[in-house]
Amino acid sequence: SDGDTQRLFLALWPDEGVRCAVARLARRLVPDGRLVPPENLHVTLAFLGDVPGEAMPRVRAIGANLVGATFALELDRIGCWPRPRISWIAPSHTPAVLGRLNRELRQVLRKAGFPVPSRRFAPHMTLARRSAPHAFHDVTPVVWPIERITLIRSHLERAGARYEILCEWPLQP
Ligand code: 2AM
Repeated sequence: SDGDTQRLFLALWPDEGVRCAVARLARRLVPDGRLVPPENLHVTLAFLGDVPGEAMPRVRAIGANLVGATFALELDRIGCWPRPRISWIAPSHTPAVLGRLNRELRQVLRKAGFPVPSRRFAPHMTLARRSAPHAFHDVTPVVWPIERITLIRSHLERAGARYEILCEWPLQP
């Protein structure tokens, strides 16, 4: 691929408090698999994949065209999906405002010429990969104030993925 191609995705990026609370729950309740390092924990909103340098202005414009309200996300359930083999923490109910934000984002991405997956949006934070199926747990909610959307560059390295924050777009209070 081109030297100036970047692997990108849009995410909700936790602050230190949310990150620590989630990492603690993961250590306690995810029985096996490869735990995601605490500094890598996030919720993906849209995966852009390999973006060529010439498309970067369109990526930057996503934020400028995005209108969405701040909200609180309550991560209150730990579970797993056998395919892909991951354990996650997620909200048991997707708040209406997050559903709206996702629809808005899909529209902005489509307008900017990025492919939008037809798959249903299932907000989740991956806690571990290659984990065997395990029981679901309802947990005391980790309450996460969402105030911005973050553009992340993923560097695939020998030791695993390293994420670099490229840009942050505020939501409207
Ligand atoms: P996951 O945690 O459910 O695997 C970086 O790879 C982030 O983008 C991950 O959070 C991953 O979600 C998400 N993602 C969504 N679609 C992807 C795809 N087609 N390939 C790789 N990652 C994807």
